[in-house]
Amino acid sequence: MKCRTCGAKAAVNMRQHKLALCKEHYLEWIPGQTERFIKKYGMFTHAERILVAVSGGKDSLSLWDILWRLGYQVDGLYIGLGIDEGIGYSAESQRLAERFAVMHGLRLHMVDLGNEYGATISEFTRLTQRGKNKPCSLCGLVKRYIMNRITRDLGFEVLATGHNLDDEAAALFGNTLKWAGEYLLRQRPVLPEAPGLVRKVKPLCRIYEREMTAYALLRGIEYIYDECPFALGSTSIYYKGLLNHLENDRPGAKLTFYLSFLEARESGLFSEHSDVQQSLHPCPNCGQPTSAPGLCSFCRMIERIRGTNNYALSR
Ligand code: Q46
Ligand code: ZN
Ligand code: ZN
Repeated sequence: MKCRTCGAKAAVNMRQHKLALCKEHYLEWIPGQTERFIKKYGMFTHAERILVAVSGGKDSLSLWDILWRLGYQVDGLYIGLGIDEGIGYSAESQRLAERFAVMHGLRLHMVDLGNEYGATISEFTRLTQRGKNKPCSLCGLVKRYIMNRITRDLGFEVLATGHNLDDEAAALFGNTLKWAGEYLLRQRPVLPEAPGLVRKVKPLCRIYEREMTAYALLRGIEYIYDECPFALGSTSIYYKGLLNHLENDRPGAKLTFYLSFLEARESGLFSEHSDVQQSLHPCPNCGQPTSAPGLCSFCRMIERIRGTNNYALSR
């Protein structure tokens, strides 16, 4: 297989795009594609300051690398969730995020859940769920809350996350199985700012996971190979497996599924839901927007921790 651009030996073959490229041209192609999607969906401009949420994984570190190479003003945000299961997942992912920042001379902002809010994800799971359930819905809530809050507090215009096409297609598949209207409405490459909510963008949403892995490896980015220990057996991994079967038989199926959804949205398929965000009001405790009556879900969770975790209270 030969590189379409220069005829040298190809390093990556993308059946879905009928395109093979050598290392050099692949490392140019991915940032070029990302820039194209940033412009196409009006994500941000070079005049704006961007905060990238980094987990230490291949997608978020590669996104940070790509935006930096494209000349955007971009800092990183690492949230220390305190997941000590497995290989000491959080400690290792933090080490890799810090290493990337130092090597590139970039600024990484850190939030440590244990220090700032009195309990880590692991502690909270042990205290309240006795290890029975996965903490992912709680963890997702915590991450969304902190990302929005820090982006606003530090004065960034936009928050970028490393969701790739496989993440988006799996989420879309799950939401479609349930016809979850509100979630479908919110699933888009750009979620515009709203009162109390920052703009959120997913510049890698049209790039396959396999393409991101190839980018990180060819670029020599050191990232955490292990998934979070709680990700094992999750529905999203199951859906990704199903979609990979489909993709294997019909290259391009994942991309078509996602792009057809975006087109259907554009043509007004979900327009009757368009007033969802108007039901938000500020949380009386922290001021962040919430649709819950009374305190927001994050503040309610913190109250729960304080009620159950005497150790945390004494800190
Ligand atoms: S970090 Fe958190 Fe994920 Fe781990 S606990 Fe679940 S949600 S799996 S992306
Ligand atoms: Zn080439
Ligand atoms: Zn609150």
